[in-house]
Amino acid sequence: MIRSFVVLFLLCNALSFAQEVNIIPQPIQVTISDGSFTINAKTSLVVTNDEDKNTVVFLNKYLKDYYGFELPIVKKADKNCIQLKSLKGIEGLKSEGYSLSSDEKGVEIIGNSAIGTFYGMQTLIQLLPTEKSNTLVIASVNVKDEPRFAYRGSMLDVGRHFFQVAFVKKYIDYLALHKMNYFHWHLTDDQGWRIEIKKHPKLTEIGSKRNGTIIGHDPGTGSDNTPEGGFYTQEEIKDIVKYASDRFITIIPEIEMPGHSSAAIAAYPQLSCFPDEKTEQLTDDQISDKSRQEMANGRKKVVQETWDVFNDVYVPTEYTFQFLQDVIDEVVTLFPSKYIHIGGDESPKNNWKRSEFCQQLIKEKGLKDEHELQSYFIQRMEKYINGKGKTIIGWDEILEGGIAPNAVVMSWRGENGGITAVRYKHYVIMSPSSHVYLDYSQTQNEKELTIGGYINLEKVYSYEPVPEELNVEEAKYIMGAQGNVWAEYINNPAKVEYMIFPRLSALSEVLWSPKEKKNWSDFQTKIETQKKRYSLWGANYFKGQN
Ligand code: TNX
Repeated sequence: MIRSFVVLFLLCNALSFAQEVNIIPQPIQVTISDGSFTINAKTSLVVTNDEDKNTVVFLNKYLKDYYGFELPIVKKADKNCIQLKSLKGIEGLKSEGYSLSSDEKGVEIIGNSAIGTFYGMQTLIQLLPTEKSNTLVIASVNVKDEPRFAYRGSMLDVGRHFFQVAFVKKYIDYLALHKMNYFHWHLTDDQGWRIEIKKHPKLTEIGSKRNGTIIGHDPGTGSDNTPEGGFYTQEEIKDIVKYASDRFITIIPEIEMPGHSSAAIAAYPQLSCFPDEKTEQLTDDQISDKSRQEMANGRKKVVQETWDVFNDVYVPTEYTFQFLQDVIDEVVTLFPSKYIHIGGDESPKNNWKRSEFCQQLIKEKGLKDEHELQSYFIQRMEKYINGKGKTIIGWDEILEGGIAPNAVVMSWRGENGGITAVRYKHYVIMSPSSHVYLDYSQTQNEKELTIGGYINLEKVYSYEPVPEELNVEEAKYIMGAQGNVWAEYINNPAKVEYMIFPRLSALSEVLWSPKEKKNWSDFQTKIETQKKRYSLWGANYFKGQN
């Protein structure tokens, strides 16, 4: 009597757990049946294809980290198992597609390729309980799924604040857990150069460090007088690239040009139009005591310590082009990505206007103005990068003065840049600051210091990457979208997590799920479960109302 009571109790418990099916991003098709499957330490992972090895490693690490046990890996199916199968060609699905079915007997994940299996495994993870346990009860489901967009990305700015290798890997894991496939790594900016370039060692010796950081928003309350710095060695970069690729994530490195280049100029002042002019700082009391002193003693260029758009940009001399080509030579050996991001945003033309050299060059090349000079700059670099078998991506300013012939445009100042680029038959990644800037505040009375703006969860969720203005043919040029994490006011991993969660989860559904499957009210229910997953991961997240 007592025994059957216990059995009944366990059964009810199992069934009530099994009801929880809250998958983000929403799959194309999910059917839930009665019953459940229980994963315990004896459940085996059946893998027949070597190409699924990384997927199994990921799953076992996840189980170990968050539930405290791993599963034995075997080659033959038995009772109580999770089977992974990569096949080529499940009818009606793209190569990233997968199916997942679970019932009392076990789980079967079939990928249309190893990528598909990996995403199927991510869905399995979403079926697991949100609390630590030795027995993991999952619902009986049938899922069929594939992504809507080919480009599902996020950018992390490590130029404004450096983030350690371990956190970069964690960030990559967060993307993988959301079935995202591009990590745009913003490696250089005015306030820090973060990638080791062997041919130009001062880039990291000088350019990766600054003597202080402005406190608060401009005009601020002075400098924190605390050194900030760090860079990734080429060995570390190779390791991170491999880490990402094991998760089917491509890393796109960004090397900013011609603007946002103060850190490189501090290292090699000849890259400036005016090597002998001092670095412009907003006001004297915003910079660190150390830099102020050094400049009083005759130092000309320093790595920037405030947040602004600066006039001191690369001068388009042969010296600069050779320098940038050297950088690219090393970058392309480190990153297998087809795409190299060359920045191109926010490059003021004031110094080019004042520079005799630039004015002479404009005349010589028959250019109309400084905007055309910027196009000349970008096009020349594009040609070089194309010669390495790579395609450039640039922020939408690269449209001004004539677009480089093969460039992909990343539209950030709204969607107009993207729309124009599509009309020129260029591929586009949407990243408008109106909807997917994850550095903006997520509530109107944000207590944390942020850059400003206001983009709440619903706003991100409501984002539609294909503008209405585009017809079906044109829409094909929209590769997808990405959320950007600019790090002026984000100086530690917990703050990054606070800024991306839960908004990254909303973005993942924008990018993955069919438009007609999106449902804000369902998402609001699902996100409550997802928040418990953040907690399980030990991740920080925004808990306020918005
Ligand atoms: C604009 S978006 C920038 C960044 C800033 C960001 C702050 C873009 C291409 N440039 O340099 O960090 O705004 O939100």
